[in-house]
Amino acid sequence: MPANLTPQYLEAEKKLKTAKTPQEKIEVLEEMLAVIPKHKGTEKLQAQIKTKISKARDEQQKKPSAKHGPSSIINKQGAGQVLIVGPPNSGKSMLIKSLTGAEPEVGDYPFTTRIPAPYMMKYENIQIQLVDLPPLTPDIMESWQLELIKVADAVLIVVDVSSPDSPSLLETLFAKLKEKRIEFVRDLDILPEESSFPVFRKKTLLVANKKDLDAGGENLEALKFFFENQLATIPISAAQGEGLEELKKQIFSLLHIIRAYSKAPGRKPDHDEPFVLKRGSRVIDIARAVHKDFAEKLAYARLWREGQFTGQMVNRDQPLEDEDIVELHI
Ligand SMILES: Nc1nc2c(ncn2[C@@H]2O[C@H](COP(=O)(O)OP(=O)(O)OP(=O)(O)O)[C@@H](O)[C@H]2O)c(=O)[nH]1
Ligand SMILES: [Mg+2]
Repeated sequence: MPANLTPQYLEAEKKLKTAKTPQEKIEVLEEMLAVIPKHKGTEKLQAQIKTKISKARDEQQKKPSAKHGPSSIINKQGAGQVLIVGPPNSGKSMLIKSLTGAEPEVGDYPFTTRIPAPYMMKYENIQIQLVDLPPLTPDIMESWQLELIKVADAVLIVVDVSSPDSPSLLETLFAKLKEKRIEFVRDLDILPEESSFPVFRKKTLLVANKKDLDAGGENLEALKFFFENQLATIPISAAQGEGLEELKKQIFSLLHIIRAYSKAPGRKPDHDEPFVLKRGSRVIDIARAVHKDFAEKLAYARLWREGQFTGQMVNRDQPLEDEDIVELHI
């Protein structure tokens, strides 16, 4: 089948010849992948581009040069990777401290955090990775920061709600990021606007921190007003621990994952060992996660779900929901 490559794609491909560093290569390859026509005739080419991206990432990880800052890869751990992004001094590190109990450096001056660092947050019976980042400003946007944003599973944007300047600061930041082809959205199900150039769309929550300093709540209202079409806003105080339980729930929901439990006949499921699956997964997906033999030989399953299923037989295509218990039969 002919690939029918567009001029836009060929233009991007040309840039590959001049890309020198792994970082530049990754950026060009990602652009090629974004603009390549998506059909059967280009499947092989798409796979080749993906392989090249992962090779360039490996190369980059081996040689983090001073010029390009820290390695742009933080190995993912746990049920999902969430980046903590925002302007200087907004309370990103304090939020990590309050959510994880770890001790990242917190300071009452901007640019306290210098390098990205991962931390684990417990949410009920799973662990979610939070990555503390140096501040992102319209003027200081290093390519490794953008690279991290592109590969993360989700993003929290933390702003200081006590500052009346936060909405305009964010607006400038978002505009600048859009030039770099990154857009923060509340949900990927909402279709993007028609655009001549493709963008990376990231599931994002807007976290209005330091609400203890916004007594009348006027700044919060202004922030919501400006961004309500684009993002959901959650008011918190990282320092005083307010709003954090709700925030954790929203982070879990943002990741679009579910927990399901496998159990043997006559036994109880182990609630400490959930299988973490993408939202929209089916019985066959948990079977695959348990063992490939189960996936290959699955005859049927029994399903338990609060208020709906009490061990009824279901087939491999049965969609799963969070907290489902499944008994696999081969
Ligand atoms: N009143 C109040 N102060 C806070 C809150 N969260 C953080 N702070 C203070 O804000 C300042 C900045 O906090 P950090 O966590 O270091 O901010 P950051 O966003 O990580 O800053 P950079 O690493 O420089 O980007 C510190 O003095 C914190 O004590 C909050 O909820 N309320
Ligand atoms: Mg910090």
